[in-house]
Amino acid sequence: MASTQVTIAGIHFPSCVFNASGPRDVTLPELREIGASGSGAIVMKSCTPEPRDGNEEPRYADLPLGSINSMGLPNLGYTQYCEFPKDLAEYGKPVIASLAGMQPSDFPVLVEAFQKSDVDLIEVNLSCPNVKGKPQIGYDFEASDAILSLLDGLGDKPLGVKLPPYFDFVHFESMAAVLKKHKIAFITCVNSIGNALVIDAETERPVIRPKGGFGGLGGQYLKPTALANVRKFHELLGDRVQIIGVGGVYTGTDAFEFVLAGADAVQVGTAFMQEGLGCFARIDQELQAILDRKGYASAADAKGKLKAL
Ligand code: RRO
Repeated sequence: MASTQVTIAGIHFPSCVFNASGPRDVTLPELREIGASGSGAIVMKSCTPEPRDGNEEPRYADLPLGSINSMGLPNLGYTQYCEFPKDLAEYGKPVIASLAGMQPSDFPVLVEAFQKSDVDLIEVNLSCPNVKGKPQIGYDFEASDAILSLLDGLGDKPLGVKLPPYFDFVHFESMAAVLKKHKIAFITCVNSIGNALVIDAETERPVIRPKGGFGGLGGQYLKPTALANVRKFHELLGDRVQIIGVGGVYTGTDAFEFVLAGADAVQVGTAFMQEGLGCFARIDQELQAILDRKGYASAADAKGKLKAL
């Protein structure tokens, strides 16, 4: 059987298919469930300095081809997520912290704390679309650069950045230039497409309540944009930054497409919400079968192998 094991920033992952930060990863029991599942890692919910309840309900809705959410960063506060890795060590897979500051000065505080914790990798979320009054930092290249400058030299654990979806080549190039200035081991791309609006024609209302119904679009709607982001950053960053693809991974075929585009691994968000914990082993097995059929020895072998038409 082809191998779906992968190494990211020197850390071994038993599978390149694992959960995205967001769904069902806020509490320790939820994280334990991910640990016991087929997920190749345990990614924790993006956390903030203080605990947050998040936005008002309803704040998540399933859609015919995906999901929309405006959770608003509900989390237990970073000190809890610094402790959880000790409890999660028994599952023998990498634990990834995800963090989101409410202001630039929060980021170094959170990164320093996780550098001292038992997490394996640290994902800096520069792309949450759902905090009222806060823009997505990743669309502001100077602000992103300034925040990453605050994180330079804070420790040896690998640092990654979770990016929003970009839609223009000049924006990919601007962000790639920012990333090259700092010691960024991996990028996770992409976050949900922010500020989408889904309307229920029967009720004549939006399907979620916060921000007048504006929220992050995930699932199948997102996949072509996510693949394009992975492809473009792979072209611009080459081997110096590894890529975790996320956005509309439901099947092994979806995962294989991300690998062809240049991803080392994939995260599963909406499909995890909709199918539950079984999705990870299923997608992993489907990916193995595709790799076998196509004669690739491993997912790593197929990385970036998208052919020209
Ligand atoms: O919690 C959220 O509302 C949320 C976050 Br932090 C994020 O990064 N992406 C998203 O779709 N929702």
